[in-house]
Amino acid sequence: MSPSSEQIKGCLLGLALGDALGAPYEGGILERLLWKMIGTTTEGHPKWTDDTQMTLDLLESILEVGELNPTHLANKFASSYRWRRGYGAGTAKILKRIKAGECFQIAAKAIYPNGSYGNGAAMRSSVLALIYPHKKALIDATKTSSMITHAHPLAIEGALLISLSTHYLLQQLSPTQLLAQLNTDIHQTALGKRLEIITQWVVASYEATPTEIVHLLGNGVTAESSCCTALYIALAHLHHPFEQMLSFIIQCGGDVDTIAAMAGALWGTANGFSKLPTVMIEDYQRLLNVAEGVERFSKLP
Ligand code: AR6
Ligand code: MG
Repeated sequence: MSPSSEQIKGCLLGLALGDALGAPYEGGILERLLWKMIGTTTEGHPKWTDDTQMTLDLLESILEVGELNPTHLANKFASSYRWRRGYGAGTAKILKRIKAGECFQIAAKAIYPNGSYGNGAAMRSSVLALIYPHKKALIDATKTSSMITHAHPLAIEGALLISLSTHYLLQQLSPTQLLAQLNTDIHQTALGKRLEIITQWVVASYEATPTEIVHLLGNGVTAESSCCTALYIALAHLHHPFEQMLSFIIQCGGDVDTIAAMAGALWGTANGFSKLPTVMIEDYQRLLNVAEGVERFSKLP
């Protein structure tokens, strides 16, 4: 079954809102000061960062080509790159190499020989579940999209954790059902160990504190230290307002915008667009237009 308009807009706008509203709280004092200077549009709306940019690139590429073409997507990522969006250092270098003409297969392993294990592939993977309703096709698309900038197995599995979670939320699985499925999907031990912790908390209806979450799951820029954090926080806040989830993520600190983008996409998928806060952010209409394009695409025979 194709996802509803509420689910599609909820996922994409949830991601962008988490990103834009979380961005002012990311990093240390210098990064926050810089974002204070450059993080608002001329109309006074919060700007989003590389998380939303790469998600839009991914969806716009699929809508333009009619399928996921990794070379087209790699070139789109590269041409959209701007340092002001706050890309990860390794991803920035990879995208500059692709822009200079290097093929993405080589560029992806030029900085780290096994590829990046940052969370940059996971942060954009949620929306793939809107395009690919079948699990096998979703897994393939998630891997293809990840490999362009994040070839490391941990980054790919982090991306799968987020795209498959979105897939299960579209099917309206409960948190315990979702985690039972994910525990069979995830094979990287670093992520698997964290999934076990989340499962224990959710099954016992235990509400972990920000200190416990940061200590046991992490709040960093790697897939390992952020994907399970975002998933747990989203599941724990499914029946609470989006703003409450966001302030909890801010309390956890670290890579706030990306954890909020991943959790925001999951929360928005489960609760729908109408439940999101009505806050204007950069290019709001463009985000809605892309969501409508996804809706038309998902209804094609
Ligand atoms: N070996 C050593 N360090 C690594 C490796 C590796 N194989 N892979 C990643 N790192 P990157 P991202 C470290 O640059 O995932 C932005 O704000 C290294 O310190 O691929 O695209 C995004 O929005 C590297 O710089 O970035 C995300 O929030 C860092 O992990 C966040 O940054 C991130 O990997 C990560 O974005
Ligand atoms: Mg980020």
